[in-house]
Amino acid sequence: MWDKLLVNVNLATMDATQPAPYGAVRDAALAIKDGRIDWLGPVGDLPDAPEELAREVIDLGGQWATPGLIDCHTHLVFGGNRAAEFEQRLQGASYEEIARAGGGIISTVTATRAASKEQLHEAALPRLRALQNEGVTTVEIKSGYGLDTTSEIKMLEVARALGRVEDMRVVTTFLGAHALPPEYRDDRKGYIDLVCKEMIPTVAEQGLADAVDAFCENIAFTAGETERVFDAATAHNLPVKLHAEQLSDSGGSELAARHKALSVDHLEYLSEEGIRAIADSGTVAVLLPGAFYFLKETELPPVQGLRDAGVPVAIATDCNPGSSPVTSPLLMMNMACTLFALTPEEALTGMTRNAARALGLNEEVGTLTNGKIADIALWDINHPAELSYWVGYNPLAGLLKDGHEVLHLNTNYRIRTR
Ligand code: DI6
Ligand code: FE
Repeated sequence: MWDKLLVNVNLATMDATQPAPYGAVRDAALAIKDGRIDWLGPVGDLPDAPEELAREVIDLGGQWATPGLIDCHTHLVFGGNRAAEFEQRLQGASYEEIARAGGGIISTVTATRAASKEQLHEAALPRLRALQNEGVTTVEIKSGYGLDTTSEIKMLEVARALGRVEDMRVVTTFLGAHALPPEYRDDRKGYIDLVCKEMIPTVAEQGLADAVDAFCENIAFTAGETERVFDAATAHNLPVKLHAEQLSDSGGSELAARHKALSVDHLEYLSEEGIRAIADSGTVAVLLPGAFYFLKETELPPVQGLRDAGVPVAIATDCNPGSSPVTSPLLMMNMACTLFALTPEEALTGMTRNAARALGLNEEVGTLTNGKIADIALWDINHPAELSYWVGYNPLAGLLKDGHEVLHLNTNYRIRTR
Protein backbone atom coordinates (compact mmCIF):
# COMPACT_ATOMS: atom_id res chain seq x y z
CA MET A 1 0.00 0.00 0.00
CA TRP A 2 1.33 3.43 -0.97
CA ASP A 3 0.80 6.45 1.32
CA LYS A 4 -0.25 8.75 -1.52
CA LEU A 5 -0.98 8.34 -5.21
CA LEU A 6 -1.18 11.35 -7.53
CA VAL A 7 -3.35 10.65 -10.57
CA ASN A 8 -4.65 12.63 -13.53
CA VAL A 9 -1.39 14.59 -13.56
CA ASN A 10 1.29 15.53 -16.08
CA LEU A 11 4.81 15.17 -14.71
CA ALA A 12 7.69 17.44 -15.68
CA THR A 13 10.16 15.02 -14.12
CA MET A 14 13.26 17.04 -15.20
CA ASP A 15 14.97 13.63 -15.17
CA ALA A 16 17.56 13.60 -17.94
CA THR A 17 16.90 9.91 -18.62
CA GLN A 18 13.32 10.70 -19.71
CA PRO A 19 13.50 11.49 -23.44
CA ALA A 20 10.74 14.13 -23.81
CA PRO A 21 11.39 17.86 -23.19
CA TYR A 22 11.17 18.61 -19.44
CA GLY A 23 11.41 14.83 -18.95
CA ALA A 24 7.64 14.97 -19.34
CA VAL A 25 5.35 12.03 -18.69
CA ARG A 26 1.76 12.93 -19.57
CA ASP A 27 -1.40 11.33 -18.16
CA ALA A 28 0.75 9.98 -15.40
CA ALA A 29 0.54 8.75 -11.84
CA LEU A 30 3.11 9.12 -9.07
CA ALA A 31 3.19 7.10 -5.86
CA ILE A 32 4.72 8.12 -2.53
CA LYS A 33 5.79 5.87 0.31
CA ASP A 34 7.64 6.93 3.48
CA GLY A 35 8.32 10.37 2.04
CA ARG A 36 9.91 9.08 -1.16
CA ILE A 37 8.79 8.55 -4.73
CA ASP A 38 8.02 4.84 -5.01
CA TRP A 39 6.59 4.59 -8.52
CA LEU A 40 5.86 6.84 -11.47
CA GLY A 41 4.70 6.28 -15.03
CA PRO A 42 1.74 6.47 -17.37
CA VAL A 43 -1.48 6.04 -15.39
CA GLY A 44 -2.39 3.09 -17.64
CA ASP A 45 0.60 1.15 -16.29
CA LEU A 46 -0.74 1.15 -12.73
CA PRO A 47 -1.24 -2.47 -11.63
CA ASP A 48 -4.70 -1.85 -10.13
CA ALA A 49 -7.38 0.78 -9.56
CA PRO A 50 -5.86 3.79 -7.70
CA GLU A 51 -8.09 3.34 -4.63
CA GLU A 52 -6.79 -0.23 -4.22
CA LEU A 53 -3.17 0.94 -4.26
CA ALA A 54 -2.92 3.88 -1.85
CA ARG A 55 -4.36 5.23 1.36
CA GLU A 56 -4.85 8.63 -0.23
CA VAL A 57 -5.50 9.34 -3.91
CA ILE A 58 -4.94 12.91 -5.09
CA ASP A 59 -6.72 13.66 -8.36
CA LEU A 60 -4.97 16.65 -9.88
CA GLY A 61 -7.51 17.35 -12.59
CA GLY A 62 -4.88 17.38 -15.34
CA GLN A 63 -2.51 19.81 -13.61
CA TRP A 64 1.29 19.63 -13.79
CA ALA A 65 3.75 18.46 -11.14
CA THR A 66 7.44 19.40 -11.06
CA PRO A 67 10.17 18.74 -8.54
CA GLY A 68 9.91 21.22 -5.64
CA LEU A 69 11.93 24.27 -6.64
CA ILE A 70 15.42 24.68 -5.18
CA ASP A 71 16.81 28.15 -4.48
CA CYS A 72 20.51 27.29 -4.30
CA HIS A 73 21.94 30.75 -3.48
CA THR A 74 20.42 33.15 -0.95
CA HIS A 75 21.49 35.49 1.82
CA LEU A 76 18.00 35.35 3.32
CA VAL A 77 19.00 36.04 6.94
CA PHE A 78 20.00 39.67 7.52
CA GLY A 79 19.18 42.70 9.65
CA GLY A 80 17.57 45.87 8.27
CA ASN A 81 17.40 46.61 4.56
CA ARG A 82 19.08 48.92 2.05
CA ALA A 83 16.22 50.86 0.48
CA ALA A 84 18.10 54.11 1.22
CA GLU A 85 21.12 52.81 -0.71
CA PHE A 86 18.76 51.94 -3.58
CA GLU A 87 17.73 55.62 -3.65
CA GLN A 88 21.42 56.67 -3.72
CA ARG A 89 22.10 54.35 -6.62
CA LEU A 90 19.13 55.74 -8.52
CA GLN A 91 20.74 59.17 -8.10
CA GLY A 92 23.92 57.93 -9.72
CA ALA A 93 26.12 56.32 -7.02
CA SER A 94 27.43 52.89 -8.04
CA TYR A 95 27.29 49.70 -5.97
CA GLU A 96 31.09 49.69 -5.81
CA GLU A 97 31.31 53.37 -4.75
CA ILE A 98 28.84 52.78 -1.93
CA ALA A 99 30.78 49.69 -0.80
CA ARG A 100 34.11 51.55 -0.83
CA ALA A 101 32.59 54.39 1.23
CA GLY A 102 31.74 51.93 4.01
CA GLY A 103 28.11 51.37 3.03
CA GLY A 104 26.87 48.37 1.14
CA ILE A 105 27.51 44.99 2.76
CA ILE A 106 29.04 46.67 5.85
CA SER A 107 25.83 48.58 6.61
CA THR A 108 23.96 45.26 6.68
CA VAL A 109 26.73 43.85 8.90
CA THR A 110 26.07 46.62 11.44
CA ALA A 111 22.32 45.89 11.44
CA THR A 112 22.85 42.12 11.61
CA ARG A 113 25.30 42.30 14.51
CA ALA A 114 22.81 44.49 16.42
CA ALA A 115 19.88 42.11 15.88
CA SER A 116 18.95 39.26 18.23
CA LYS A 117 18.41 35.75 16.92
CA GLU A 118 14.68 36.23 17.40
CA GLN A 119 14.71 39.46 15.41
CA LEU A 120 16.68 37.88 12.57
CA HIS A 121 14.30 34.93 12.54
CA GLU A 122 11.21 37.17 12.46
CA ALA A 123 12.65 39.22 9.62
CA ALA A 124 13.66 36.19 7.54
CA LEU A 125 10.45 34.21 7.97
CA PRO A 126 8.24 36.22 5.55
CA ARG A 127 10.99 36.00 2.93
CA LEU A 128 11.18 32.24 3.40
CA ARG A 129 7.38 31.99 3.13
CA ALA A 130 7.46 34.02 -0.08
CA LEU A 131 9.83 31.44 -1.61
CA GLN A 132 7.67 28.58 -0.36
CA ASN A 133 4.56 30.20 -1.85
CA GLU A 134 6.19 29.91 -5.28
CA GLY A 135 7.04 26.24 -4.90
CA VAL A 136 10.41 26.20 -3.13
CA THR A 137 11.07 23.15 -0.95
CA THR A 138 14.86 23.52 -0.56
CA VAL A 139 16.75 26.75 0.08
CA GLU A 140 20.40 27.51 0.68
CA ILE A 141 21.10 30.29 3.19
CA LYS A 142 24.52 31.90 3.62
CA SER A 143 26.05 33.67 6.57
CA GLY A 144 28.35 36.60 5.81
CA TYR A 145 26.70 39.60 7.47
CA GLY A 146 28.21 38.84 10.88
CA LEU A 147 31.94 38.86 10.07
CA ASP A 148 32.87 38.01 13.67
CA THR A 149 32.71 34.51 15.09
CA THR A 150 29.71 35.09 17.36
CA SER A 151 27.63 36.88 14.75
CA GLU A 152 28.44 34.37 11.98
CA ILE A 153 27.35 31.54 14.29
CA LYS A 154 24.20 33.49 15.16
CA MET A 155 23.28 33.75 11.47
CA LEU A 156 23.88 30.05 10.82
CA GLU A 157 21.84 29.05 13.87
CA VAL A 158 18.95 31.21 12.69
CA ALA A 159 19.17 29.61 9.24
CA ARG A 160 19.15 26.07 10.69
CA ALA A 161 16.17 26.96 12.93
CA LEU A 162 14.20 28.33 9.97
CA GLY A 163 14.37 24.92 8.37
CA ARG A 164 12.87 23.25 11.41
CA VAL A 165 10.02 25.74 11.79
CA GLU A 166 8.88 26.24 8.24
CA ASP A 167 8.90 22.75 6.78
CA MET A 168 11.61 23.83 4.39
CA ARG A 169 14.82 21.95 3.61
CA VAL A 170 17.50 24.49 4.56
CA VAL A 171 21.12 24.07 3.50
CA THR A 172 23.58 26.46 5.14
CA THR A 173 26.78 27.96 3.78
CA PHE A 174 29.46 29.77 5.77
CA LEU A 175 30.45 33.02 4.01
CA GLY A 176 32.81 34.62 6.53
CA ALA A 177 34.92 35.91 3.62
CA HIS A 178 32.13 38.11 2.27
CA ALA A 179 33.62 41.52 3.13
CA LEU A 180 36.43 42.89 5.28
CA PRO A 181 34.90 44.05 8.59
CA PRO A 182 35.78 47.64 9.62
CA GLU A 183 37.81 46.55 12.67
CA TYR A 184 40.21 44.72 10.31
CA ARG A 185 40.47 47.57 7.77
CA ASP A 186 44.25 47.64 8.14
CA ASP A 187 44.78 43.94 8.71
CA ARG A 188 43.46 41.85 5.83
CA LYS A 189 45.68 38.92 6.75
CA GLY A 190 44.43 39.06 10.34
CA TYR A 191 40.84 38.70 9.16
CA ILE A 192 41.58 35.78 6.84
CA ASP A 193 43.47 34.17 9.75
CA LEU A 194 40.34 34.58 11.88
CA VAL A 195 38.17 33.02 9.16
CA CYS A 196 40.55 30.08 8.63
CA LYS A 197 41.79 29.39 12.14
CA GLU A 198 38.77 30.20 14.26
CA MET A 199 35.53 30.56 12.32
CA ILE A 200 35.78 27.57 9.95
CA PRO A 201 36.96 25.14 12.66
CA THR A 202 34.16 26.30 15.01
CA VAL A 203 31.43 26.17 12.40
CA ALA A 204 32.62 22.74 11.23
CA GLU A 205 32.80 21.36 14.75
CA GLN A 206 29.28 22.57 15.57
CA GLY A 207 27.89 21.19 12.30
CA LEU A 208 26.46 24.58 11.37
CA ALA A 209 27.55 24.73 7.73
CA ASP A 210 27.17 22.40 4.77
CA ALA A 211 29.66 24.33 2.62
CA VAL A 212 32.03 27.30 2.59
CA ASP A 213 31.72 30.24 0.19
CA ALA A 214 33.75 33.43 -0.39
CA PHE A 215 33.42 36.64 -2.39
CA CYS A 216 36.40 36.82 -4.78
CA GLU A 217 36.26 40.35 -6.22
CA ASN A 218 38.22 43.61 -6.32
CA ILE A 219 35.91 45.06 -3.62
CA ALA A 220 36.18 41.91 -1.50
CA PHE A 221 38.92 39.22 -1.41
CA THR A 222 41.75 38.31 -3.77
CA ALA A 223 42.24 34.90 -5.35
CA GLY A 224 45.13 34.30 -2.92
CA GLU A 225 42.98 35.09 0.12
CA THR A 226 40.16 32.95 -1.28
CA GLU A 227 42.57 30.04 -1.71
CA ARG A 228 43.45 30.15 1.99
CA VAL A 229 39.74 29.99 2.84
CA PHE A 230 39.28 27.02 0.49
CA ASP A 231 42.24 25.19 2.01
CA ALA A 232 40.79 25.63 5.50
CA ALA A 233 37.39 24.40 4.30
CA THR A 234 38.94 21.34 2.67
CA ALA A 235 40.90 20.59 5.85
CA HIS A 236 37.55 20.45 7.67
CA ASN A 237 35.86 18.32 5.00
CA LEU A 238 33.55 21.10 3.85
CA PRO A 239 32.87 21.52 0.12
CA VAL A 240 33.38 24.97 -1.38
CA LYS A 241 31.54 27.37 -3.68
CA LEU A 242 32.41 30.88 -4.81
CA HIS A 243 30.96 34.29 -5.68
CA ALA A 244 33.08 34.76 -8.79
CA GLU A 245 33.38 37.05 -11.80
CA GLN A 246 30.42 39.25 -10.79
CA LEU A 247 31.95 42.69 -11.35
CA SER A 248 35.29 41.75 -12.95
CA ASP A 249 37.32 38.69 -14.02
CA SER A 250 39.37 37.84 -10.94
CA GLY A 251 40.15 34.25 -11.97
CA GLY A 252 37.99 32.94 -9.15
CA SER A 253 36.36 30.27 -11.27
CA GLU A 254 39.66 28.58 -12.20
CA LEU A 255 40.63 28.61 -8.53
CA ALA A 256 37.25 27.18 -7.51
CA ALA A 257 37.55 24.48 -10.18
CA ARG A 258 40.93 23.42 -8.78
CA HIS A 259 39.17 22.94 -5.43
CA LYS A 260 36.37 20.88 -7.05
CA ALA A 261 33.83 23.54 -6.05
CA LEU A 262 30.14 22.57 -6.03
CA SER A 263 29.32 25.82 -7.80
CA VAL A 264 30.60 29.18 -8.98
CA ASP A 265 28.01 31.91 -8.85
CA HIS A 266 27.25 35.18 -10.76
CA LEU A 267 29.80 34.77 -13.66
CA GLU A 268 29.01 37.83 -15.79
CA TYR A 269 32.77 38.26 -16.46
CA LEU A 270 33.60 34.55 -16.79
CA SER A 271 36.39 33.95 -19.38
CA GLU A 272 36.87 31.11 -21.88
CA GLU A 273 39.52 29.62 -19.57
CA GLY A 274 37.08 29.86 -16.68
CA ILE A 275 34.45 27.98 -18.67
CA ARG A 276 36.93 25.23 -19.58
CA ALA A 277 38.07 24.90 -15.97
CA ILE A 278 34.58 24.47 -14.50
CA ALA A 279 33.55 22.15 -17.35
CA ASP A 280 36.45 19.87 -16.39
CA SER A 281 35.75 19.98 -12.64
CA GLY A 282 32.00 19.34 -13.00
CA THR A 283 31.24 22.58 -11.14
CA VAL A 284 27.74 24.06 -11.57
CA ALA A 285 27.45 27.61 -12.96
CA VAL A 286 24.83 29.46 -10.90
CA LEU A 287 23.39 32.49 -12.70
CA LEU A 288 21.73 35.24 -10.66
CA PRO A 289 19.58 37.41 -12.94
CA GLY A 290 18.14 39.33 -9.97
CA ALA A 291 21.54 40.87 -9.10
CA PHE A 292 22.27 41.56 -12.77
CA TYR A 293 18.93 43.35 -13.09
CA PHE A 294 18.98 45.20 -9.78
CA LEU A 295 22.54 46.53 -10.26
CA LYS A 296 21.68 47.40 -13.87
CA GLU A 297 24.68 45.41 -15.09
CA THR A 298 25.37 45.28 -18.81
CA GLU A 299 27.95 42.45 -19.10
CA LEU A 300 26.06 39.22 -19.81
CA PRO A 301 27.21 35.82 -18.50
CA PRO A 302 28.55 33.64 -21.36
CA VAL A 303 25.50 31.40 -21.61
CA GLN A 304 26.28 29.96 -25.06
CA GLY A 305 29.84 29.17 -23.99
CA LEU A 306 28.56 27.36 -20.89
CA ARG A 307 26.08 25.42 -23.04
CA ASP A 308 28.72 24.47 -25.62
CA ALA A 309 31.03 23.25 -22.85
CA GLY A 310 28.25 21.19 -21.25
CA VAL A 311 28.42 23.06 -17.93
CA PRO A 312 25.25 22.54 -15.84
CA VAL A 313 23.58 25.91 -15.25
CA ALA A 314 21.46 26.71 -12.18
CA ILE A 315 19.35 29.80 -11.42
CA ALA A 316 18.78 31.34 -7.98
CA THR A 317 17.29 34.44 -6.36
CA ASP A 318 20.49 35.57 -4.54
CA CYS A 319 17.94 37.05 -2.08
CA ASN A 320 19.95 39.74 -0.25
CA PRO A 321 19.38 43.36 0.80
CA GLY A 322 22.01 44.99 -1.43
CA SER A 323 22.15 43.54 -4.91
CA SER A 324 19.06 41.33 -5.21
CA PRO A 325 16.13 42.01 -2.85
CA VAL A 326 14.25 39.24 -4.61
CA THR A 327 11.99 36.54 -3.17
CA SER A 328 10.51 35.24 -6.43
CA PRO A 329 12.04 32.14 -8.03
CA LEU A 330 9.48 32.35 -10.86
CA LEU A 331 10.56 35.90 -11.71
CA MET A 332 14.17 34.69 -11.76
CA MET A 333 13.23 31.98 -14.26
CA ASN A 334 11.51 34.62 -16.40
CA MET A 335 14.56 36.91 -16.21
CA ALA A 336 16.93 34.04 -16.96
CA CYS A 337 15.02 33.72 -20.24
CA THR A 338 14.47 37.40 -21.07
CA LEU A 339 17.83 38.76 -19.87
CA PHE A 340 20.19 35.77 -20.28
CA ALA A 341 18.47 33.96 -23.19
CA LEU A 342 17.97 30.64 -21.44
CA THR A 343 15.10 28.52 -22.71
CA PRO A 344 12.19 27.96 -20.29
CA GLU A 345 13.31 24.33 -20.04
CA GLU A 346 16.85 25.40 -19.11
CA ALA A 347 15.42 27.84 -16.55
CA LEU A 348 13.34 25.12 -14.89
CA THR A 349 16.29 22.72 -15.00
CA GLY A 350 18.26 25.49 -13.30
CA MET A 351 15.77 25.73 -10.45
CA THR A 352 15.50 21.95 -9.99
CA ARG A 353 18.03 19.36 -11.20
CA ASN A 354 21.06 21.64 -11.54
CA ALA A 355 20.27 23.57 -8.36
CA ALA A 356 20.26 20.27 -6.46
CA ARG A 357 23.67 19.53 -7.88
CA ALA A 358 24.96 22.97 -6.85
CA LEU A 359 24.12 21.94 -3.27
CA GLY A 360 25.46 18.40 -3.54
CA LEU A 361 21.90 17.07 -3.09
CA ASN A 362 21.42 15.59 -6.56
CA GLU A 363 21.03 12.04 -5.27
CA GLU A 364 18.09 13.10 -3.09
CA VAL A 365 16.10 15.90 -4.75
CA GLY A 366 15.86 17.92 -7.96
CA THR A 367 14.01 15.48 -10.23
CA LEU A 368 10.90 13.35 -10.04
CA THR A 369 12.65 9.99 -10.02
CA ASN A 370 11.95 6.71 -8.29
CA GLY A 371 13.65 6.60 -4.89
CA LYS A 372 14.15 10.35 -4.54
CA ILE A 373 12.57 12.42 -1.77
CA ALA A 374 8.96 13.37 -2.61
CA ASP A 375 9.38 17.16 -2.77
CA ILE A 376 6.82 18.06 -5.41
CA ALA A 377 5.28 21.32 -6.63
CA LEU A 378 1.80 21.21 -8.20
CA TRP A 379 0.96 23.89 -10.75
CA ASP A 380 -2.28 25.01 -12.37
CA ILE A 381 -0.73 25.36 -15.84
CA ASN A 382 -1.18 23.83 -19.29
CA HIS A 383 2.54 23.63 -20.13
CA PRO A 384 5.74 23.88 -18.06
CA ALA A 385 6.97 26.83 -20.14
CA GLU A 386 4.33 28.86 -18.27
CA LEU A 387 6.56 28.77 -15.19
CA SER A 388 9.03 31.04 -17.00
CA TYR A 389 6.37 33.00 -18.86
CA TRP A 390 4.10 34.70 -16.33
CA VAL A 391 5.40 37.82 -14.58
CA GLY A 392 3.91 38.43 -11.15
CA TYR A 393 1.34 35.67 -11.45
CA ASN A 394 1.78 32.59 -9.33
CA PRO A 395 0.12 29.38 -10.59
CA LEU A 396 1.21 27.22 -7.63
CA ALA A 397 -1.64 24.89 -6.64
CA GLY A 398 0.00 22.86 -3.90
CA LEU A 399 3.31 21.77 -2.44
CA LEU A 400 4.55 18.49 -0.98
CA LYS A 401 7.74 18.15 1.04
CA ASP A 402 8.93 14.70 2.13
CA GLY A 403 5.59 13.49 0.75
CA HIS A 404 3.59 15.72 3.13
CA GLU A 405 1.32 18.47 1.94
CA VAL A 406 2.78 21.78 3.15
CA LEU A 407 0.57 24.00 0.96
CA HIS A 408 -2.83 23.37 -0.59
CA LEU A 409 -3.69 26.57 -2.42
CA ASN A 410 -5.95 25.50 -5.22
CA THR A 411 -9.08 23.55 -4.41
CA ASN A 412 -9.34 22.28 -7.99
CA TYR A 413 -7.56 19.21 -6.84
CA ARG A 414 -9.42 16.62 -4.88
CA ILE A 415 -8.20 14.23 -2.26
CA ARG A 416 -9.91 10.89 -1.68
CA THR A 417 -8.99 8.94 1.42
CA ARG A 418 -9.86 5.35 2.21
N1 DI6 B 1 27.54 39.37 -4.18
C1 DI6 B 1 26.28 39.77 -4.13
O1 DI6 B 1 25.60 40.06 -5.08
C2 DI6 B 1 25.87 39.78 -2.75
N2 DI6 B 1 27.00 39.28 -2.08
C3 DI6 B 1 27.95 39.08 -2.94
O2 DI6 B 1 29.04 38.66 -2.62
C4 DI6 B 1 25.52 41.17 -2.32
C5 DI6 B 1 25.50 41.33 -0.86
C6 DI6 B 1 25.09 42.70 -0.45
O3 DI6 B 1 25.24 43.70 -1.19
O4 DI6 B 1 24.60 42.82 0.69
FE1 FE C 1 25.25 36.18 -3.33
